[in-house]
Order: sequence, then structure tokens, then C-alpha cells
Amino acid sequence: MANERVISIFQGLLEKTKELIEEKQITHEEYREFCLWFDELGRTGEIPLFMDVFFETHVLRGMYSGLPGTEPSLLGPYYIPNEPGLQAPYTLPQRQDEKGEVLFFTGNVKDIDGNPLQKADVYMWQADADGEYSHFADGIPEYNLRGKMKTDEDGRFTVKTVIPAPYQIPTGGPTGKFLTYIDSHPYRPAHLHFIIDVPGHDKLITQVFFEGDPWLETDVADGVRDSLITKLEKFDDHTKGSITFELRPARVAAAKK
Ligand code: MBD
Ligand code: FE
Repeated sequence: MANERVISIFQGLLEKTKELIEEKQITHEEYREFCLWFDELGRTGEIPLFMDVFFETHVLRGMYSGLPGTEPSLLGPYYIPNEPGLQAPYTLPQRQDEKGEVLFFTGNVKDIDGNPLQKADVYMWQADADGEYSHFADGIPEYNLRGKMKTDEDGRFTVKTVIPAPYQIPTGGPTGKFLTYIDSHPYRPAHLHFIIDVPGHDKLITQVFFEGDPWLETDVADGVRDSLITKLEKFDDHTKGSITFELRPARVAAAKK
């Protein structure tokens, strides 16, 4: 049976694209060049990257604006499931000589009334000090800087890791070329990724950013939200950071549908 929602969305996509072609009077040569670029986007496996950089933020903004609790941010193209379950005291899996400043990061997981949420599943992943993600860049051990943790009796977890570098979209590929076509830089501010899952609550997919990062204002993927920016505290041989995650009860998320 025909699905009305699918029909209306795909019809809309066609309509807007046809309109654009006519409005811009796209030439046959431009059209053929676009087809080659689009083909390259698929062949290089960059479709997930391209989609998340340009469109994911708009999906989230529409779904969550005005709701209480911590704001979601982008899942992005670099999450992989089945990360190793870690044992407290937590250290993200890393190479013996892992580059970068040591970071102790603490998350406080609460409900929207401020009650700590114990035994929450916390999934964390991040780029390394070169801005590269394991599984997606060559030469990095599988699951490097990725892990699953649980909050303690106080609804808290602390993990030892390294400060990630800002992420740069690979400049040689089709997504990088697209950014030069539209005269944009290829950077995202440095960030940590989290998924926090507690039964009875809306699963929170979000990111944490660092005050003072040069790319906060112009994140190419538009994933920064003010409430997700933390201030790092520098000590002699390490840095500390923390944030509170407030999870909405599942019914608040459902009520909006
Ligand atoms: C990333 O690291 C990321 O988190 C997103 C959303 C898009 C591209 C690269
Ligand atoms: Fe990322």
C-alpha cells in the first residue's frame, strides 16, 4: 500500500529540486558535472558524512526545540556499535603512546527534576589528538577512544581520556570539494560524543564542546548548542572537565508527537 508520508516527502524533494534547476537556470554542463560529483559522493562512502554535516542538525532542531532537559546534538557518521564495556575507574581504550593532553571528564546524569540517575548506560566516542576517529582512519586500533560505562550511585561517571583535536572534513573528497564550492572552511570544534540511555527516559544523543575553541561559532555541521559548551580546568599534568546531562522522561518526548 502506498505510504502517504513517503510520497509527500519524496514528491517534495523532486519539486524543490526542479524549482531550483529552473530558478538558477542550471546549464547542461553544470548538470553533468553535478552528476559526476554526486556519483563520487556515493563511491567514496561519504554520503553519511555529507548528510550529517549539512542536514542532521535541522532534523534535531525541529524535533526537540522547546523541550526541557539537555539538548541533543548530532550523532554524526562516526558512531560504531558494540564498543567495549569498561570497568571503573574508567579509562577510554587508547594506545600506549596516545598523543594529547590528559583529560578527566565527569558527567552527572540526572532527570529533569535534578534526581541522579544511577546505572545509566553511557556510550562515549571521540576523535584523537589528530582529529581522527578509530575505525574510519587507517592505523588506529579498533575501538580506540570508544567505550561504554555506567553511572555510579550518585548518577556520575568520570573517565580518563585525551583532549580531541578539532575535526577537519577530509579536504580531498567530494564533501571537502563541496565545501570549497560554497566557500566554507572544513572544521568542526573539538567535541566528545555521548549517548546516554536510561529506561523510562528519552535516549540522549549529544556532544560536549570546549570553551575557547576557535570553531565554536562557525561549526561546519552546526552542532554546537550553548548549553553543551564546558570550561576546561588546566592543572600541571592534566585537565578536568564536567557537564550535567538532564534526561527527559520518555512521556515528554512522546507528548510532542
Ligand atoms: C563529526 O565528527 C561529527 O561529529 C559530525 C556530526 C559530522 C562530521 C564529523
Ligand atoms: Fe564527531
